[in-house]
Amino acid sequence: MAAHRQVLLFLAVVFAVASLASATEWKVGDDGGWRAQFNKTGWADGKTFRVGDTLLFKYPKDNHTVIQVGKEDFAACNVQTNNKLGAWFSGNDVVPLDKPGKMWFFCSVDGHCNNGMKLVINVVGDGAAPAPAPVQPAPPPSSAPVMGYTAGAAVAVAGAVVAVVLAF
Ligand SMILES: *[C@@H]1O[C@H](CO)[C@@H](O)[C@H](O)[C@H]1NC(C)=O
Ligand SMILES: *[C@@H]1O[C@H](CO)[C@@H](O)[C@H](O)[C@H]1NC(C)=O
Ligand SMILES: [Cu+2]
Repeated sequence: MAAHRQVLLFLAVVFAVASLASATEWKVGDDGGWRAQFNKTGWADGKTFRVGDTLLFKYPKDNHTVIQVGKEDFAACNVQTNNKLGAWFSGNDVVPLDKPGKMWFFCSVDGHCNNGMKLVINVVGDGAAPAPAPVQPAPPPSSAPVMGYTAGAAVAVAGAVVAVVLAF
């Protein structure tokens, strides 16, 4: 029985670590943060953003904003849009990437978007949902079953509960 418990506890820890490791917090602009003419940095190039990851926008509060919009408002720098998909103002903004597809952001301070303070990213899913992204090579058959962040976390919690219950 004791061995049984240890196995369950081990599995719970493995799943907890795996689900943590699968989520990345991307600091937008790295140490330079979210800043003027952001489009010139090429910061998003070559990065793979995944469902479950987050973006962290750091900037001096009141000097910039983070507004999520659709493709047309983004292209036109339509900062007066009534179709905001999200808006953040704290200077320390965490934006969850909760579904696959493109996400468009700009700064709504006068002139900033027109000067290039904008960011578009493509978020890829866990393989279940179709995403407009390059085809990834299939994982080798020997690897563990593909599991999304939420499923992994749920299994970790369930495993931990079972382990705790058996410990008493
Ligand atoms: C924020 O903007 C104000 C003027 O709008 C400027 O004086 C100040 O230096 C800026 N702060 C930072 C940290 O860039
Ligand atoms: C950044 O945005 C500005 C203003 O829209 C544009 O003139 C410039 O070509 C862009 N630069 C890059 C590298 O995309
Ligand atoms: Cu700005």
